[in-house]
Amino acid sequence: MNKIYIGLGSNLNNPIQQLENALAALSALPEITDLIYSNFYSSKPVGPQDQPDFVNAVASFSTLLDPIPLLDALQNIEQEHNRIRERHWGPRTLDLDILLINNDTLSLPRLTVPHPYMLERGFVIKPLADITPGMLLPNGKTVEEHLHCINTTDLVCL
Ligand code: A4P
Ligand code: MG
Repeated sequence: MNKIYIGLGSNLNNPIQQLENALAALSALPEITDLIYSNFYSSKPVGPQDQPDFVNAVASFSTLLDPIPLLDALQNIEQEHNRIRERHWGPRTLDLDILLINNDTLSLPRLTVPHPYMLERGFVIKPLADITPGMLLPNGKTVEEHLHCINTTDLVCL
């Protein structure tokens, strides 16, 4: 069984509803069990600023799916939600990023794990601390310890 952490993000077309729909779609997948998720947080966009605020959350679940079939399943959910992605780091209806798979390191053409930017992003670490504050991160700190080292001032818990 693989233990998975994913980040969910949206900044178009009712972002809270987008995240709720994505979580419902995940929990409906027979290959996924033990789904839990964080509070939802809004924050200013990282990257281009001329786009709406994001809503983000983190979820964890268990699955027997291997990494690429898992990525396919997540990308299917993104497509089902009529994902619009106009530019890199630009606005989108739904973004599902794989953050961690067990303690594995993967460097495949379609998949890099741990997610390369997860440690520097408050909108990932803050919700991660809701569901697993004591988990060790790739940098050897717990999520809670690392939370004190990054900027989370613009995050609003919804
Ligand atoms: N891919 C490689 N590794 C992974 C992974 N660990 N998880 C590949 C998921 N996909 C991974 O993704 C492009 C390709 O990356 C996929 O086809 C997959 O094979 P994408 O989501 O289509 O591309 P993107 O949107 O251009 O980039 P990415 O990496 O999703 O962007 P980010 O890093 O997620 O940044 N500000 C706030 N406040 N909140 C946000 O959520 N998000 C972004 C997007 C920018 N600013 C933000 C937020
Ligand atoms: Mg993505």
